[in-house]
Amino acid sequence: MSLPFPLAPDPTPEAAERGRLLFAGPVTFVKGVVAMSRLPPADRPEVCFAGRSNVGKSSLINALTGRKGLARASNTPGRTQEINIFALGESHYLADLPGYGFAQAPLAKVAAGRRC
Ligand SMILES: Nc1nc2c(ncn2[C@@H]2O[C@H](COP(=O)(O)OP(=O)(O)OP(=O)(O)O)[C@@H](O)[C@H]2O)c(=O)[nH]1
Ligand SMILES: [Mg+2]
Repeated sequence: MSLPFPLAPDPTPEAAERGRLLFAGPVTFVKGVVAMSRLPPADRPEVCFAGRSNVGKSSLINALTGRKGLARASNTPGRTQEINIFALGESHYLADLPGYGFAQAPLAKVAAGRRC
């Protein structure tokens, strides 16, 4: 079966190595925020993980960075309740977003997330 969109070309070996090094270096939790005004300054590229509740956004961040418990994952939908910011060295941010759809969480928390 052919795909309805073109696949990206394979990266050059140099680009693949730069990508590997990016995720192999230090990764730190910066903070969790519930208001846009609390986001860190937009001074570097940021990759944001968005999607429905419980699809595996936090697990994917852990898999990409090779850190088991960096982003908290759970089989309860609505586990991530803030915008959690992680720093890849000093060059990039990763943002783990609360999922949309059903959340098994207190209403006040859900409402705080909607205000972001
Ligand atoms: N089968 C399977 N399960 C996965 C995969 N990735 C994550 N899970 C499971 O899916 C559940 C939800 O994972 P999370 O990473 O917490 O999902 P999330 O999208 O961050 O969820 P919210 O923070 O609630 O929006 C957990 O029980 C994970 O173990 C995957 O690739 N395959
Ligand atoms: Mg999550």
